This record gives sequence, structure tokens and C-alpha cells, in this order.
Amino acid sequence: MNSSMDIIRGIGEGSIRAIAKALSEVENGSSGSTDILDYLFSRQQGFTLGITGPPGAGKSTLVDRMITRYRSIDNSVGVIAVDPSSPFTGGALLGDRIRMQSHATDSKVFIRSMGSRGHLGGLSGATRDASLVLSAAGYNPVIIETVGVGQAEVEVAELADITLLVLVPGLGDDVQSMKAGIMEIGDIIVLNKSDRSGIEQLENYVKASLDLMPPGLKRPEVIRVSATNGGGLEDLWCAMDRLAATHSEKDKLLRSAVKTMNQILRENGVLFSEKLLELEYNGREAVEKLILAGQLTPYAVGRKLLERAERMFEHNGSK
Ligand SMILES: Nc1nc2c(ncn2[C@@H]2O[C@H](COP(=O)(O)OP(=O)(O)O)[C@@H](O)[C@H]2O)c(=O)[nH]1
Ligand SMILES: [Mg+2]
Repeated sequence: MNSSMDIIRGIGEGSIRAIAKALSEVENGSSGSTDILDYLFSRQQGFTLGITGPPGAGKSTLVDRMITRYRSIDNSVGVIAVDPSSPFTGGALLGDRIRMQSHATDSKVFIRSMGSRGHLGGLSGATRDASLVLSAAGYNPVIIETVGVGQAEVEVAELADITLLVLVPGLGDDVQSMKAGIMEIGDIIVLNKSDRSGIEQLENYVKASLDLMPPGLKRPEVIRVSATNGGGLEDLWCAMDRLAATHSEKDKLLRSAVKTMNQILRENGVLFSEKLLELEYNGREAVEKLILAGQLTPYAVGRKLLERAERMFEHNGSK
């Protein structure tokens, strides 16, 4: 199983080996990976579900419940557990794997852990591409669990058709320090650990924060659950089904195509800048030294690179 064609064919046949191979090609950004992704793009089906929130909020416990729920209606489920703080894959998120262990032997559940690695587009690019592979392989939904509520998570939320933000009582400062706007990344705000005291205050706090949302934005639903004792989960499944039903397959594909293009353009922009830095200053390290030595300002670098690019285009245009 070496050529891109073999991998693509294998995925069509539901081969786990082909899926695993495609995922590592994609994560390593190997040369065949864009061929694979390009081919798989139009084969995506079902929806992606992003789950984000602070560590310990119960995301993995909730994902475990979701897997059970979707398996009970005979869907295959893909899970990508993302930890931006971890440089490793596989060994990362051991706790999450243990939390989802009841599904470890189910061949219709595919769980992949990802840490930050060398993917061109960073973790969000790797996550996007991995979720495309799983979605094209027939996993529906593909669930993406990310730790935290920072930039990486917002990017992951952008990828997903439906996003859940999981909060829990007793977060105190964490909730307070959440950046304005963080609440808006969730289509549903899940208040987990409703079996604990403090759930009332949390709900009041969240609702008060939502009242401050700029008009015109869609307000997320707020749903209390207990992932451990199962309370409220039926309400959550219904809310998720309602949201899933509002996206048609075609809409989803087209919207995802536009988002993906924008991300890829950003990734290309980074690559392109690196090339220009190489041409103009002998690379990033050299230019960083000049900046640190006070011999160059960042704005001057930006201007020089643009001028260089313009010269290159003019040169080509006059050929
Ligand atoms: N009391 C209570 N504990 C929960 C609930 N959901 C998760 N937990 C516990 O919270 C801890 C962290 O859960 P985990 O799913 O790993 O959180 P994650 O870091 O967000 O993935 C575990 O000990 C869970 O058993 C809940 O609804 N109620
Ligand atoms: Mg977790």
C-alpha cells in the first residue's frame, strides 16, 4: 500500500490500514497527501462535531457517551483528540483513550490522538485534513475534541459543522478570564457536571454573558448535563440533531470548501513568506538576528518582502 491510488482505493473499501496510512501521510505532509485529500474532498459525508472547553470539563467523558449514542443508531464514529500542548501523537491524551476504552474493541469506532507536529498548517491544518480522511471513510460524525479555549480551539471550531463548548461549575477565574467572544464559538454551550453544586451560578453567569453578545449573532443554546450520570443527555442529543438537520450535505460541503481554501491560502502565505525571507535575508534566523540586534524593524521586513514579491511578479509578467 504505497501509492496514493492504493490508499484512496483502500479507504473506499473501508480498510482500516488504508485509513491509518492516509492519516499518517496527511500528518507528515508527505508529497502524495494533497492528491489523497483532493480526491477525498468530495467524498465527505455526515457532519463534524467540535468539542472544546477547559481541561477536566468532562469532554472525553461526554465523547464516550456520544460514541455510545451514535453506535446505538448504527453510525460509525471517528474521534480526533487534539492536545496543542503535546508534541506527541499516540501517547498523547492517554487519559482520553482510557476514558473511551469501552469502545476500543469496536471496529466501527476510530480514535486518533494528535499533538502539535510538523504539519504545514499547524495543528488545525492537520486536524482538518485528518477529519476529512475519516469523514470520507464513512465515519459520521467525526468528533474533534480539543483542550482549552485558545486560538487553536477557535480554529478547530471553525472547521466543525457543530461546536459544543463545555463548561463546568467551579471554574471561577477560568470562566472570568475567558476572552470576550469565546462563548460565541459554541453552537451549544454544555454545562456539564450538573450533579455538582454551583451549576446554578454557572448557568446565570453564562446567560448573563450571552446577553452581552453583539446583536445579530446567533445565540447558542445552553444545556445542562451530567456526563457521568447521564442527566440531560437526551436534551443534548435532540439539540445536536436539530442543528445537524439545518445543514444540507451540499451546503456543508461548499462552506467547508470555502473555509478550507481560506486556511490553505493562509498556510501558503506562511510558506511564501518563508521563501521570500530566504531570498531577501538568507532565511528567518538571519532576519531574527538582525531584528534582535536593532538593525531592522519588523515593518521594514514586511515592506521589503512585498517589494520583492512585486518585483518577481513584474518580472514574470513582462516575459
Ligand atoms: N461529577 C461529575 N464528574 C464528571 C462529569 N463528567 C466528567 N466528570 C469527571 O471529570 C473528570 C475529567 O473528565 P474528562 O472527561 O477527562 O475531562 P476532559 O479533560 O474535558 O476530557 C473525570 O474524573 C470525570 O469522571 C460529570 O458530569 N459529573
Ligand atoms: Mg479529554
